[in-house]
Amino acid sequence: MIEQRLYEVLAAAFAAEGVDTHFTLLGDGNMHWATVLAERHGVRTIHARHEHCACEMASAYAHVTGRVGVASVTHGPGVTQIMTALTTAARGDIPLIVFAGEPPTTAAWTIQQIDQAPLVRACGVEYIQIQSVNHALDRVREAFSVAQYERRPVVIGVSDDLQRARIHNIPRYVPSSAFIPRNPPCPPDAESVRAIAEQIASAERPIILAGRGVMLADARAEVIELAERTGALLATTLPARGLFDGEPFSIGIGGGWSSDVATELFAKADLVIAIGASLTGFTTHFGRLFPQARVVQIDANPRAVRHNRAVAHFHLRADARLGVAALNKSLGQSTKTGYRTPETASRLTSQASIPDKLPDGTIDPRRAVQEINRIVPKDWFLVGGSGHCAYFTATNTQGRPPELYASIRHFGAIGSGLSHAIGVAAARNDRKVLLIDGDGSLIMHIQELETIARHGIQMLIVALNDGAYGSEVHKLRMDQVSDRLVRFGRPDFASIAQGFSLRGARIADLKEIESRFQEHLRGTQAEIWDIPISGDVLSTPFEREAREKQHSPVKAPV
Ligand SMILES: Cc1ncc(C[n+]2csc(CCOP(=O)(O)OP(=O)(O)O)c2C)c(N)n1
Ligand SMILES: [Mg+2]
Repeated sequence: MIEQRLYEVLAAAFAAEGVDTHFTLLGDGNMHWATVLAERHGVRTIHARHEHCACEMASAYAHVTGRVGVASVTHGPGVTQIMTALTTAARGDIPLIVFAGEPPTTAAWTIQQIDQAPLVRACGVEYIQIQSVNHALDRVREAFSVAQYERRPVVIGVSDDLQRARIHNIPRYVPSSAFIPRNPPCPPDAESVRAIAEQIASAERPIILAGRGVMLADARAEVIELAERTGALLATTLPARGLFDGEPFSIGIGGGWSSDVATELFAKADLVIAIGASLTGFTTHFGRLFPQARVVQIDANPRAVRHNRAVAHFHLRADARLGVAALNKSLGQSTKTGYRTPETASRLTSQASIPDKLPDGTIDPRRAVQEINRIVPKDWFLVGGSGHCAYFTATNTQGRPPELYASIRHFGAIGSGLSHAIGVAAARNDRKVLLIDGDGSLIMHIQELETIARHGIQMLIVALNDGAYGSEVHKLRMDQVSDRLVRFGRPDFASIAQGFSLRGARIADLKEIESRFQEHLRGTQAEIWDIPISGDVLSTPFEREAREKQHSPVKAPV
């Protein structure tokens, strides 16, 4: 029998799990394992320039492919670097496995020693430590089972010296797929269906709020039918946005990012039917969005409390498609006008037009995103960044199926757009990835442009460049505090891109976008478009907040 080191056996187990791509930054704790994974098992390896980014790439890869994302980091500082990405993945229910080294247990002292497990667990992530050769493969299988079945991230910790242990009788690895239960879609119970049908029958102004559960259960058609029968308006959570684009009586995103019209309609709703939506604080705008409505939740895994609030008055435990189909059936042939009145229709069609430029020559961010949305084809994947400008991206892009959007908002961290887009690009391999991010977020991990260049990854990056942490600017202004510390001047992203041997252009006129895009398509490299946007355009939620605080958005004290 051939002798192998444990790291070789562990790498073979990852390959047997079907891992085809791996995101990493190498050090003592993972370099042997990663090298075997790449060189012997042919697993594509994308080497990032920061561990946070490697993890974020793997998370995006998992989100897009629906499979487990795999990253690896070295021990100690490799692990402390990934706290933000791990927390984000945990809150986004991402099946992610991070192979992390642990410092050697036999050394008298090592500079990289830190107690990794509590750090990882504090992020809401499972830490599985491999402590012996005998159980090593069981623990790998357990990690893959937990990540896939429970949809959460797991870090595997294994010390350097144990990784080097010699093994003579190499056990056969049985992948986790042999053990994971297959759960068929959950059917509804008749009694709950009756109770909810009664609620629907008495509602005059119902709104359906659909989440990712509708996408995952492929329930769009059934949900639209329910809306038509009951006279309900159609809204989505942020992660499901786009689901009802083009449908009559679609009112867009439900939550703090709702339009003014949608906010008014929600305020008057007497019934909200949440389907495949966990009703987070963002979706309910912390209880303020539909204060008068009774709330029904249809979900395969209904929750009692979310973000410190009772989720619903009535629950239907069911797969979204089966649950809604049963409701449709119980409602018979009757249809109601409900909230679908001519008055609502006219409110939904009126749209204010926005000029391209402001008097100071900067571009209105809403128009910038609208123009990009018009030009970039609808089969491109759009990664929206974070910060204040993320609102403009989310609310001015339409026409894509919800699977082609990512918004990175689970932990409220900036700085992940670029690496997230790399993970998406690695998953899709089709050059059609568009990232729209703020200047502050983009520059936080700008080093990943080097990863993009080195791996020849194609994507189009748009910097909505207000030369500031706009979010902080507006909040400070609302509080009438100086914003001087958070205004930096606009970074020159065109030159930055060129410095990394990528393409870059400053776009000061939106008329250029069409020809620039054609040029981008002819090129073979990733490209940044630097768009100098105005720092004075407030997002609708900030406008509302400013009104509530009874301040007008005043000019900052200089
Ligand atoms: C990791 C992290 N650090 C700091 C913050 C606080 N923060 C929220 S938005 C923001 C500004 C982001 O700037 P930019 O990407 O340019 O977007 P803008 O708000 O200007 O549109 C900052 C610093 C955060 N959310 N996450
Ligand atoms: Mg900014």
